Amino acid sequence: MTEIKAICGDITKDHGVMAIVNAANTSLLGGGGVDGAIHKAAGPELLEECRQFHGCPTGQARLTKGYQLPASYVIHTPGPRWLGGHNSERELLADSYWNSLQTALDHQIASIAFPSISTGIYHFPLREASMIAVSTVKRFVDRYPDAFSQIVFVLYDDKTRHMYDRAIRQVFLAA
Ligand code: AR6
Repeated sequence: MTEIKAICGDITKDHGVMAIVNAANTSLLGGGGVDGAIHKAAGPELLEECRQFHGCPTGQARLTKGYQLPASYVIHTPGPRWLGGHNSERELLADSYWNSLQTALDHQIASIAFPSISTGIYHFPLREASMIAVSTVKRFVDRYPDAFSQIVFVLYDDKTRHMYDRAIRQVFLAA
C-alpha cells in the first residue's frame, strides 16, 4: 500500500522521504522558485553533479545525491512551460511525474516528495496540473503497488494544497 498525501510546506525541509523532486529547467543548472531553494539548501556540490548531465529534455528525469538536504536524493525534472495548451504541455507534465517515479523505482527509492511542477514560473494552470499530477501517480501505483511506501506532495501555499487535496479525493475516490 502506498500512502499518498498533500501537505503545505517547504520541500527542502525534512519530510521523512528518501528523495525530493526538483521542478528544474532543461539546463539543470539551477534557477528560481523551488529549484533555487533546493540548490541553496543542498549546497554547491549539487550544481557540480548536475553539470555532468549537460542538460535534460522536458519531461525526462535525472538523479543526483541530496548533499546537505535532509533527503538522500534529488530527482530533477524539467516540467513544460505553459504555452496555451497546444504544445503537448499535458503529456509532458505527465511524463515529468511518471519518469520521476520510474527513476526512483529504478534506484530502490521507496518514498518521494513532489512540488507542484510547472505551476509557478512556468504558469501551467493549477487545477489541471493537480489532476495530471495525481492521476499520473495513481496510474504508477496501480502498475507498481509495492514500489512506494509514501508519495507526498509538498505544496508551498494553501491554495495549491487545497487543489491537490481535491484532486486526490477526486482521483482516488472515483476509483
Ligand atoms: N518548497 C515547495 N514548493 C515550492 C518551494 C519550496 N521551497 N518554492 C517554490 N515552490 P516553480 P515551475 C512552489 O516556479 O513552475 C525555476 O527557475 C511554487 O510556489 O518553482 O516548474 C526553474 O529553474 C509553485 O507552486 O517551478 C525553471 O526555470 C511550485 O513550487 C522554472 O522555475 C513550482 O513553481 C520552473 O518553473
